[in-house]
Amino acid sequence: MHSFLNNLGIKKENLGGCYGIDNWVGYGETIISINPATGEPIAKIRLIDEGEYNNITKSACSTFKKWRELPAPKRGEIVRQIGNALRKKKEDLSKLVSLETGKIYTEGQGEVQEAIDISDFACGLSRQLYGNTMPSERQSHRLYEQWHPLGSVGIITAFNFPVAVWGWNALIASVCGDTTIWKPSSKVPLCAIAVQHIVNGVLADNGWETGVFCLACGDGKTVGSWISKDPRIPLVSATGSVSMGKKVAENVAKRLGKTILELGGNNAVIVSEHANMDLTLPAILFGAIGTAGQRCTSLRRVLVHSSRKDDLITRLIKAYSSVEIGDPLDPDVRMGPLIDGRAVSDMMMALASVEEQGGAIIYGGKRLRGNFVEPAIVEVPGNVPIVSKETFAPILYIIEYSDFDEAVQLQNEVPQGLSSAAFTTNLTEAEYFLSCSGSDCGIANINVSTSGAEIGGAFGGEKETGGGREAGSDAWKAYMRRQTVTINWGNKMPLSQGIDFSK
Ligand code: UN1
Repeated sequence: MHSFLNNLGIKKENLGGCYGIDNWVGYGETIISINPATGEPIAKIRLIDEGEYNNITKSACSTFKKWRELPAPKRGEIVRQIGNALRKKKEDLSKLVSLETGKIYTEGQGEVQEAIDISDFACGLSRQLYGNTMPSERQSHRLYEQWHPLGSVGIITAFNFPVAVWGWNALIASVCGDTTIWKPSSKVPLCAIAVQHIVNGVLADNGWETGVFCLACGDGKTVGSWISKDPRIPLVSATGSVSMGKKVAENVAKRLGKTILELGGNNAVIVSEHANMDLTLPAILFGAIGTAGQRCTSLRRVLVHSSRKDDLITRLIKAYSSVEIGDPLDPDVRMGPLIDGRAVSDMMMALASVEEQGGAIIYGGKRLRGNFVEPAIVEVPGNVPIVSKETFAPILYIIEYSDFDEAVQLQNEVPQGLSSAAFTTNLTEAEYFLSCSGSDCGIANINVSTSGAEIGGAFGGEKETGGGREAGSDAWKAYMRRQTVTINWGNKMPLSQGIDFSK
């Protein structure tokens, strides 16, 4: 066992449920977390059963009644301490992220940094949960809105960002006065267990014994479905595939609950005839190969002006050939493995359909060994069916265009709407791309990659991406309930809209 696992409280066998500092449970099925780089087991996890799920949820709901009474800045102070605890464990936790997800160590560090940054953001936010005051149309009346805690929030996260996405949701929700129940991906439960240990330490220091931050490890068919059907949980925030999101949305809608959905992306970069190639190349490389193409913001499509295509392809092939693929913990490596064998076969299946859809693989695309693959560059004649589908792997589709309008249309005609970018030094193109007739995505960048969004902005997208927003800006509002208040401080009873009801 690596020493960093011991430092994080990970044992050979771990319980996968927790609803308070001494309340670890897990007497359901046992699963094994596998290192995607070697295929070797890391540790065992005992998932929770339905009875344990109920106890966790009961604890989260009853703790909510106390947690919401704690003044928001005091909740923020506890979240600030969580940020500091994450800082102390950053190196160990980043290594675990890298070991369990297969992302390279520097990206593991970036991921933990996102959780630290959001704790700082959430702490500041805890003093800024502002409501508006509006002028009342009636004399001696005050009209305003206030934001109250919502309840126990369900958080379903994907394998690719096992720490940061929890942070975006749980740390914001908790300063808002909510308690949380976290169902991490069954592919990376150890990251969640490690985070839970860190959080438990802080809760213990602050005298919070029960379910403020709860953990519920299990698969989508059990825990995911229990959470989404549970009327005790007013909000479910789910990150993952479109098909998972549709199931969650349907279950939550049946009970008229709320969702925050952050689902698939099919992100494009437009490389205009006015692009500065020195900026474009590294941005494309990071977007397409970072996290081995397994970010929802990963770059999937390059829409390139015909005058720049040959030059771009030559430069890209050169850059791709120098990418070191291998052990994600090796500092020279820039691309680790895919998460599992299924991800590899999804990639191979997508590539197999390229030719019959009129495309050509112009670089890479071979399985190397185990879960390691060569990243692929593929030229296609437009958004052919395989391009419209999000394959969670490092396949970069190159599509040629001849005028900027056409590029924007190509960018928008896929079902997903998460992230987008245009590389151009032309003001008219840039402003058009950002206008209401331009990109239809939740994220639109100029001369910046599609991936690597900062936590300060609201994160999420439109169409099949699900419409939810997480992390910064005013995304916090989704974790609270808005109450509109009218106070009559006068001694008359005027009705709104001037109605006279006295005769
Ligand atoms: C995700 O892939 O689910 O923008 C999140 C980025 C990261 C987060 C991605 N900050 O690439």
